[in-house]
Amino acid sequence: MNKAMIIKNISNQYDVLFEDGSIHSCIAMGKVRQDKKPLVGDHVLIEKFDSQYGIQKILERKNMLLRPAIANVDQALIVMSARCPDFSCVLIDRLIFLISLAGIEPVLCVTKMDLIQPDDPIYEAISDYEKSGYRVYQTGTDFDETKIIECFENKITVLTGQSGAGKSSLLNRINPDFELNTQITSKALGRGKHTTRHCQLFPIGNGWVADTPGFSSLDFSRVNLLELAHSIPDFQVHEDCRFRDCVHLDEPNCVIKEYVERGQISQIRYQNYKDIARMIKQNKKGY
Ligand SMILES: Nc1nc2c(ncn2[C@@H]2O[C@H](COP(=O)(O)OP(=O)(O)OP(=O)(O)O)[C@@H](O)[C@H]2O)c(=O)[nH]1
Ligand SMILES: [Mg+2]
Ligand SMILES: [Zn+2]
Repeated sequence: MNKAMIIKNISNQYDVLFEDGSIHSCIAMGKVRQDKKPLVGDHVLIEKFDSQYGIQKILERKNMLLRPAIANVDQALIVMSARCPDFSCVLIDRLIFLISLAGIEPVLCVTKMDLIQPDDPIYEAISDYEKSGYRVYQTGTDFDETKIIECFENKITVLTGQSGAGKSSLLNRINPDFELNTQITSKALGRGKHTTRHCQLFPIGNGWVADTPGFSSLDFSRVNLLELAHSIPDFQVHEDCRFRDCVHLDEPNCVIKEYVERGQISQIRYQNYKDIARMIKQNKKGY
């Protein structure tokens, strides 16, 4: 059997990269599909039957994201446009929460910065993220992409963000050979929103980057609040709350709340966390 990595998936059709660098098209065998669906990023074992390659086994996953569905990710680049669609800290923070919960490092990339004035409040929002310890890249038409290109080195990166944020355009600017469909090309083809329809890994230098379709909603219904509270990067401080199971809401002697009050943790992030925590609690009541 051959070891390989899945780099593209459309329904039950997979493109896999063999260790010798060759790329083959294959299908998932029935017993694999029954167990769990193979994802882009999965390391798999491949067997050849006649002229057809089949995925026989999915090797252990380091981590996986649900939206987009991808496995073994080193970092997730949250692609957020400054305009069209509107910049949203609520959406960025919700993505930060889900990505951190999956054990993946969130990185922020603000696109379409060519569309805003130098006094735009977005710059303040960006420095709030930087102050909180996040890496933030800014890009736009005719911007220098050197730093973004460097961030892909030796890593598997997934681009995530709402439809129209400019994920595919960014990759096309970095490497025009990708020739990814974007909303400009799809307008010409008469298609509506959601230009990218599947998840695919592309080689960039010594790394791989996944272009993925945008989404319209995020699902927190199955999130465990305590796990979330303890995976948010902003809340990783060197002191402990009075209670080990503190979710930093109404508990007494909560270190996180003290940090927020002193301005050492972003109040925006804490507020967005409180809103999500309420949503999670309300959902739980429903069970
Ligand atoms: N001005 C400006 N426009 C941009 C920039 N990046 C992307 N756009 C435009 O934004 C629109 C959406 O870009 P796409 O790259 O298709 O967005 P996407 O995130 O891949 O969208 P989906 O595939 O549907 O999820 C296109 O019309 C792009 O031309 C930018 O940096 N500056
Ligand atoms: Mg796209
Ligand atoms: Zn606490």
